[in-house]
Order: sequence, then structure tokens, then C-alpha cells
Amino acid sequence: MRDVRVLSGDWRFLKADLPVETAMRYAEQGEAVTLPNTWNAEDGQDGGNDYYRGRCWYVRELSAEELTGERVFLEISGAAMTAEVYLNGKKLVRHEGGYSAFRAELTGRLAERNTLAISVSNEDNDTVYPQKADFTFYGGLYREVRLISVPAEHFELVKDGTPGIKVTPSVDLDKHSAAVTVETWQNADAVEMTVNGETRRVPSVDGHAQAEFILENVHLWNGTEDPFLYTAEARLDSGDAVSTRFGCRTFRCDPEKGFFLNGRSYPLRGVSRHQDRKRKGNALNLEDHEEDMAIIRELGANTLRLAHYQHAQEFYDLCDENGIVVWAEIPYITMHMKNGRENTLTQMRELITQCYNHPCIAVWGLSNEITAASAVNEDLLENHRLLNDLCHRMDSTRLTTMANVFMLETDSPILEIPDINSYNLYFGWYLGEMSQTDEFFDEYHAKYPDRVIGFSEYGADANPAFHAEHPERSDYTEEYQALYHEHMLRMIEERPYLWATHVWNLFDFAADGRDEGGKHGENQKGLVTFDRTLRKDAFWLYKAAWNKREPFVHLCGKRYENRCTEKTEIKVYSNQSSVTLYVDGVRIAEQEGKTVFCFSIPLVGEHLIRAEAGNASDTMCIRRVSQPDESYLYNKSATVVNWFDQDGLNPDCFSVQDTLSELRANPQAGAVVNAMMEKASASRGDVADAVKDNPALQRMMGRMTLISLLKQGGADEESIKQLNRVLQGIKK
Ligand code: GCB
Repeated sequence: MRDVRVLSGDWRFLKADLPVETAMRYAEQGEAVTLPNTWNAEDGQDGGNDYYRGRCWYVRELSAEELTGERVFLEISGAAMTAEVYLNGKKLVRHEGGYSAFRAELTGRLAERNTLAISVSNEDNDTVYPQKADFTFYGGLYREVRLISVPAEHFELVKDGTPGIKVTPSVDLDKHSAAVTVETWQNADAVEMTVNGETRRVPSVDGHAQAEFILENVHLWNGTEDPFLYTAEARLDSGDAVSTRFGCRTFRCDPEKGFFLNGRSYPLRGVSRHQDRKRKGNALNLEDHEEDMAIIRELGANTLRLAHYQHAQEFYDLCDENGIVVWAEIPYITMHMKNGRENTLTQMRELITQCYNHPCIAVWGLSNEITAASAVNEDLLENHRLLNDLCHRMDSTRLTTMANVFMLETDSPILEIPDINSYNLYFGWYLGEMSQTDEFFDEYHAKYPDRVIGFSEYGADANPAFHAEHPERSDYTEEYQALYHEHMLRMIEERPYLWATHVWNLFDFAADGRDEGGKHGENQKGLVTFDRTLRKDAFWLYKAAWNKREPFVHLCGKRYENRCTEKTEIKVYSNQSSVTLYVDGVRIAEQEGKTVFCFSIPLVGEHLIRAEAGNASDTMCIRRVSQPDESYLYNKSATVVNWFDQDGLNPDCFSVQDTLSELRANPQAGAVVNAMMEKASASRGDVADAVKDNPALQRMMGRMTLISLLKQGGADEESIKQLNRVLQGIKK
């Protein structure tokens, strides 16, 4: 018999880097905590990049009754980032990497009364990933800790945190059958394996047993529509037993047609997720995971990128059960560390060992934006090759990929390493125009028609308190975020070759180094707020496009109540094909369409707006005010420069509306622009230098209008007008 006990209570926490003896001696004076626990739930979310990164202790007594069985193991499902486990003052194990499970054997070292002391550290170093990234590196024993007691003969528990059982289904779609290979590792002579009601006794050779089961009329794991799961069980004569669920499916990617599930085209359209929540950090419980999954299902996404590290087993389980296709990855991110190679390999080995049986996982992600702060040199390439080979050696059934940063040249040799590729692009948010995304993919696809390409990240921050009638890049309004995603949704729908697309991010999350958009320590690219209570308008856009099950209609701009324009736009998102608009009870218009419906109405006083689509309806109240509502503006001093509309500009002459490359193609206009740019770069030092030397960035800037470059650089209205006057004096 296997006995598993969760050790959640009776822990003492000491927030100090102490020797083990001292931690044990003063444990009683520590704070009483229950697991899961992080010490950064507050300071990791309040901005300032000043959260505690150091070594702390969790100490607990283990009584004799908790320790039944001939062999006893301690299982730690997640300790961020580096942990050392001590029993009665003796070190049993050290584990580097904050996201994977590990186990230590306690047998033979136990006394009548025992003290378990675990040091956990999230301090910075140059060997354990992640060290540089846009999220808070919470420290703590933030997942469950369990005691596992087993008979003398038992399934393997220590190596790479293995579940002890590995299941590889190989599906023949034509024959409607699957060959299911079950492997186990144990210190016994034979194993009894059961799959789908069929039981076999299999000999164990050198600690390894393997058998193949054939499933006729196989019931496929078929995405969100029918995520059917089988169970495989293995048992020893000693009574020890392990089991795992698995699913039978095939995945395939085509450079022209995108992703295929079970032989049919199945475009992967979804979002990314961090394990993070307001006031809790990464110390999540099952209800938190379930709530996140319910929101994902409501959205109608069929894929998740579980960024940027291994997530909790409970969450991969939920993805299995809900048919969500997953991109799983390790935190090899932003900055390559020459001393970190071993750690990338360990984290990948553990990820694959521990997650192999989940049918939801389709790809292993090698790294994320690794060239953002590192050059593409031989050491980095070699690290990627080793990771890629490791994935293929450990798993011949899945593909490898990586998420590349926008400024990585598309002819970089690193793109040839993984099986399929992906780019994170933020045109229209951090820089450039949204349409540069379209151009990027079109050019890539034309240049590399045989390569599979995906869109691994895109997004725009929005604080739902901020609003604008004419939203603009970087204004943090809910309206700009919605507009941005409308563009991206269209762009994606027009490009079926994109094997997967993932919005960054489903939820706002903590990045303690950020201080922007009216919030401290938060990345606000979420479609839903950090506390999960508010769905921003962009959430409803994707729901309208992806959720075909629940008919609904959503009025955008509910929080944008006070409007000071004569006319206003009423935008409606719906998954229905026709929307009717009522203003103050009067039917104004009916529109046929898809996903996005726009109406313009005059504003005179207070109005009750109602949208109807079939049986669904939504209502809101807006009003005309004489002055702009200041609380809607992020940057209250910045007057939004809207004077540069096409009207009033002489189209035969140059203007700030032209792109940089159009201006530079003319010697006179080019000289004006270059002089201005030089002046600007002299005051910006290194960054401007980096842009000068980076041909990808140069090309990208060439496509941007001068006005957007100027605004990005923070130019004031007067100097923009001045420059425009000069350019209007130069004939095209
Ligand atoms: C990225 C990163 C992600 C960041 C995101 C952002 O490219 O991969 O970790 O959070 O950009 O919001 O800037």
C-alpha cells in the first residue's frame, strides 16, 4: 500500500539566512504558516523591484505516526527557486529550479521525533534560471509537500521527480486504433499493468518493465469537443501502485495550413497564463486553478501557453480534462548565462519526465526571448542544440519550439534549431504600428515557405480605469487594448498558416519592476484583472470570436461613462450575426456582421444604451459632460495630439505622417529627419547606439510614421508642429 499525506500545517517560517542548527533551534519563534506559502505575496506585487530575494527557512516536526511504511519519501512539488532539505540537521538533497517537483528519501534517517528543515532561496545568482524576466520571482514552498510511504518493493520515486509510469500512445487514425506503450521503473521482479480493462503481468528487467496494449475503436482525445482520457495502472506484488491518465491523439503542423489535431485542421487560438494572483502570488490552491480554467473555457480558447516555466500538475490535469492544447516550457529566458547550461538541461529533463503523460502538451518550449539581452553566439546555440536533442531523445512524439524576440533577425541560425518557430511581436504597443505585425508574418512566410511559424505573444496594457474616445498607443486605455486586439484578431484570421497564437496575457500579473499605467508592480496586458474580478472589453472580443456555445452580446465602454464629444461610438462584441441597438428605449439600428459591431450616436444628455442579439442583451448608461473626465487619463499632463489628422495637410508635400523611409528617400526631407534623429540619439546614449547597429530595428523604424516615432520618443506638441511646418515646405 502507498500512503500519501499532505504536510500543509504546523510549519514555522523564518525569514532569515541562518545556519540549519540555528533555524532548528529558533523555529518556535518563527511565524506559523500553512502551505502553500510565498513570502513575496505583498512585496512582490507593489512595485519598486525591491521584494525580498534571499534565503528563508520552513521548519516542521515529523511525528512517528506520520511515518508508516518501509520506505519513506518526501515530495516537494515546488520550492522557488533553490531548496535544501535537512532531516534532523543532516542535508538530504539540494534542488535547483523553482518549478519542478523533487523527492528525497527519509528512510533510515528517522528517529522517534524528527525535525524537517527546508531552506528555500530566491536570491540572484548566475546558474539557476530565471534571473532576468518580466515577472516577480516569488520565493517559497508554494506548492504541496507530501510524505509518501511505500513498501520495500516500490516504483521509482527519486529520479527527476518521475511519476514512475510512462505512457506513450501511438494512434493509427485509419484503423481507429492505438498502440499504447506502458513503461514503469521499480525494484521488483514483475509488474501488473492494466489498461482499458486488460491486465498483464510484465517482467521487470534491470528495474524497467514495458508492455504494449492495443486499443481497438480508440476513443480519441479530441480537443475541447471531446477530451477523452484513459487510465493506465501498474501494481507490484508488494501492494505499491501508480496510475496515470493518458489520451490518444495525433498532432501535426503544416507550414501552409497550421496545426492539425487527429488529422483535421485545428487552428490553435488562445492565451498565455502565469501562475500568479493578486495577494497570493504563486501560492495557489486547486480552487484558484479551477477558476482560471473556467475563465479559459468561457473565453473559448483551445490552447494555452503555460509561461514561462513548469506549472502545477493540477493545472496540466485541468488542461487534459478540458481539451486545451498546451505549450510547456522552461524558464530559459531573456538572458543567456554561460554558467546556466546545466540548469536548463535539468529543468527540461524534469519538465518532460514529470509532464510526459499529459495528452494536452503538444510542444516543448526551449527558451523565451533569449536573445533580448544576449548575443547569438556559439555557447547560446550549443545550449539550444543540447536542449533540442534532449527533448527529442526523451520524447519522440512531440515537437520543439521557441519564442523569439521581435528584433531577432529571421535569418539567424538559432531559428533552424527547433522543429517549429514562433515570434513574440509587440508592434502597436512598445513600438511601431499594429500593421507591421501583418507585414512581418507575410515577409517571413514568403521567405521561408517551408517553415512552420506561430505568434507566441502579443498584447497591450490596459488599466480599466482609463478611457478615450480616440485611443492611442501607450495610453493604457481599455479602448486602445480592444482596438489593438481587433486588429490582431483580423490579422490572425487572415493567416491560417500560423500554427498557434497566444495573447499575452489572459490575466494581469505581478512584475515588481514595473511602475506604469497607473499601477505599481503590475503588467496589465491581461484580458482579465489580476484579482480575476473584471473582464476587460478585449476579453469579450475573443469570447465573441471563439466561444460558439453561449450566445451573448457585450456593450464595450461601460466604464467609459462620461463622454464629452457630440457623437460617440457604441461598440458591441457578439458571437451572433445580427445586433440591434436601442438608445433610451428607441430602436436605432440593426447591423449584420461578425464579432465587432460599431454604431455612432449623438450624445445630448444621459442615455440608456441597450444591445440585443437573439435572446441575449446588454445594457449600459453613458452621459455627455462638458469637460473631459480627468480620471480617465493616465498621463494627465499630456494633451493628446490629434491635430495631425490628414485634413489640413498638403498631400503634395512631406509631413510627419510619412514613414521614416519615405522621408529618407528624399535628400532634403532626409537631411531634416537625420539631423533631428542625431540630436535625439546624442542624448539617449547606448540605446540609440543599439538601434543604429541593429538592421532589423532600422528596417522596422523605417516603416513607422514620423509622428509615431516622435510620440514614442516623448516629443512635445510644439516641436512636432514645428517639424511638420518644415516638412510641409518640401515638395514630394
Ligand atoms: C515579452 C516577454 C513576457 C513579458 C512581455 C511584456 O516578450 O516574453 O515575459 O511579460 O513581453 O509584457 O512585455
